[in-house]
Amino acid sequence: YIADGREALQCPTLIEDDRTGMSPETLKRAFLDNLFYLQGVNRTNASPYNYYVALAYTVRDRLLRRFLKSTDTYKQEKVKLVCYFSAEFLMGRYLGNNLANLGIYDLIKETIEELGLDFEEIIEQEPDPGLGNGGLGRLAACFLDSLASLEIPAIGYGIRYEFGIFHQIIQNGWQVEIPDNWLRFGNPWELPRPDESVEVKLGGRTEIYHDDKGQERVQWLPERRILAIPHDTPVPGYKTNTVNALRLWKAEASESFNFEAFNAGLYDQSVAEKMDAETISKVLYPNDNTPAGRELRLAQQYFFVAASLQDLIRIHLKSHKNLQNFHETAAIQLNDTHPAIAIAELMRLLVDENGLEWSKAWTITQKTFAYTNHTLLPEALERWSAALLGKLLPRHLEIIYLINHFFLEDVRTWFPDNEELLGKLSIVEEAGWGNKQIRMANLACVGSHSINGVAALHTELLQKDTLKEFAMLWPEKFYNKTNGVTPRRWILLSNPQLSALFTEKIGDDWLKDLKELRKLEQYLDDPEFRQRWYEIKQANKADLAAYMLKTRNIEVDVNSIFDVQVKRIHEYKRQHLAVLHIIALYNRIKQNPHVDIVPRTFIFGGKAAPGYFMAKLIIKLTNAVAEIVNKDPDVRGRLKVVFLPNFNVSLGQRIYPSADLSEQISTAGKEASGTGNMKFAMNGSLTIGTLDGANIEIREEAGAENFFLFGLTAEEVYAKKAHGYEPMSYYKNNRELKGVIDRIKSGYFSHGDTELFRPIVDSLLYDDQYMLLADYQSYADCQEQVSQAYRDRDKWTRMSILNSVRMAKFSSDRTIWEYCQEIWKVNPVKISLED
Ligand code: CGF
Repeated sequence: YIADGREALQCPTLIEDDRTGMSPETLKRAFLDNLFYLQGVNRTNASPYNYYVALAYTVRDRLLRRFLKSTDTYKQEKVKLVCYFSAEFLMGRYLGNNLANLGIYDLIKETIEELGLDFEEIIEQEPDPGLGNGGLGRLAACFLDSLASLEIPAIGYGIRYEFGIFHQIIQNGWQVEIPDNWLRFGNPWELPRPDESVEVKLGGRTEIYHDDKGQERVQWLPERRILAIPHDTPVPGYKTNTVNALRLWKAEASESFNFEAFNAGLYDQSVAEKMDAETISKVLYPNDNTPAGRELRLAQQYFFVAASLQDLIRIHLKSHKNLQNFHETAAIQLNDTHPAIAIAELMRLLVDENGLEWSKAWTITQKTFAYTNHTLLPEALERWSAALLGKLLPRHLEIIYLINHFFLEDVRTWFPDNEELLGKLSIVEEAGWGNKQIRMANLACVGSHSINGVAALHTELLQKDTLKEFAMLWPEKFYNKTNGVTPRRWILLSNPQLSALFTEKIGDDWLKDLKELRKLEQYLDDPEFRQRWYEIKQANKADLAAYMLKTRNIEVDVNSIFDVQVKRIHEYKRQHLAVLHIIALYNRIKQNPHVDIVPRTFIFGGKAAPGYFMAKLIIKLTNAVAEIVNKDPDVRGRLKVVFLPNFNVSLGQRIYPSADLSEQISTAGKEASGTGNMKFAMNGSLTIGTLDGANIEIREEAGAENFFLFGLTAEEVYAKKAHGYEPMSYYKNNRELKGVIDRIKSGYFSHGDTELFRPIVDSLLYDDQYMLLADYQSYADCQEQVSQAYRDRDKWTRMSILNSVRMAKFSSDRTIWEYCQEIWKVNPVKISLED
């Protein structure tokens, strides 16, 4: 005991099992053991990072029994497994979340503090694993949390990127990307399982041969073989015994180096293959809603689905004699089209490798897959050139052609002589000059039994427009599954003070059933409750203010409206509409420095795809405006503009609880759902928004009187476009708007450079695809209503309370339950920890 310092802690000698016990003594002892035996440091020389690792292992140990019990139970009971196939999982930090879900957060915090250590500092040591771009990847993470919390047997399959989404810094107002080497110091949460590695083939050609029964068959003669090594991260449910797996694949060469080349002295060549193979899981493509049609990206997509399907087949064959009922043991959800090549791969595995007849294999495949669409933006719908796909996956291209052939044959019998319809439905698009494109959304629709959008309007527009022909063909395949977010991370962890207030008033059932929060409406007229609500918001704002001072050296007024827009930077999301409004307020002050303005702090955050010029210029403009506005003495601190760099899950946890106003201002019909909008509202922010994505449903739930609505509807946007939209007329006829644009044009925000922001100005005046100018006045008027409402603190607090307590619909538990009942047809399975 002397060596590891337990004696100093006076731990009793007879205590529970170090690996599972939850008493403070056991936890302390395990923590110190993990410091000493796993890392070779002690209290005198341990760094905060060492403490984090020690705590992470202490927590992981407490998950493992539940993890293995869950896996064993699934195997024994031959359950149907929900398999979430996603190229992105934006999990956020694990430590706090796992502590909360195990129900030992406060206990551990106290225990750590008793040791004289700073718990917050330890939590901050964990790198935020950025294996996703934005909403789509974060949705996958919320879904895993809900699946485990609802005790649904499930597994998440994806890629263990060595470099996640880049780290964003701001230099001279511009975004600069820094590689995110998140695995540099290892990852205590994951369990590598090299014994369950599988091989993934790439390239080469196909060949016809005859099997022993003389039947003609096709085999794939690949050019390369790559190893896929699974790394499992346990995903615990909230206060359940269920712990599911997130299984991420790492790519490695089958041989560590080429011995022949090595012996011949060709050292570079001897490791070239290894480096080539590892490239596949090296880096996440930093594109969200923007295309990334590169060969490596397709290789990544195929790599993880091929490995995952082999894994599922292995699991299935452990308890079934053949694959005839594969769809009864696996419900695979395709998170967008990124994993859609899985449809062709499953066909290949069933037909080529397991000898099933095509039509039988096709029935199994369709019953296995379900597809979620996440975007209406035409440029974001994935297509692969047939040439590229055929080079990398020659057999899959043949299979896709066959699927298409049989599908179009059916369509021809249902709708004879309708070539136009055929052209729209076809998986293969003739792009001219013999250039064929494979439309992955069409493949996903044809190969799945369910197709869903992620908010009511989005699903409606999918059916009316983007996937119209499929909706006409198979209306019964279409579902709406409005997105949701997990209240564990987005309320409990992010906003501990608000959570404590909820629990004090109504108990903690709300964490399992968010509808419980409705009970808090009874306190609406209680001035003491409202006062506490207000104080919690102010305290959260003060925390964020301190963070902004520390990281950006900008001092802000906590009594100003915290007006926040954090999300990916994209023209359709219209961060620049908010910037136009800031300039308008600034101009008003410049015209009359005594104008009565409700003070505001405008907070922005978000990453731009590195190749997306306009998005990067919008960041530059925001920072340029901040530079002028923040230091102009006429403004007298009434307006502050802050761009917070490197928006990620952890920063989100800090920001959402501190916002007064949530900006959800995309052009109607463009944002599929949005999920940040839900996180803000749950934490008591009021929304200023368009009738887009899930905003519509948030407004329905919160009540129209508690929502600041502005702008054109999706229908009006289409109609305006159809009648020839002329942004210039808005500029000419609106003095204030003209003043704003002229100020940018004049070089006022660019040290006299009239060229710098010209691309933004020109795009607004001559094209304005996203209709900022058409919506400008309505937005500015609505912002005026916001300011007036904020003057009445009591009224604002009431609206804030109602927004928060009426958000039950947007718990991902609700979303997942609907998927379970309607699409996957699965039910909860209880996990017992008894032996
Ligand atoms: O998926 C998005 C997000 N940007 O990742 N899409 N993609 N691709 C949509 O744009 C969001 O509206 C949506 O909330 C999210 C998750 O479905």
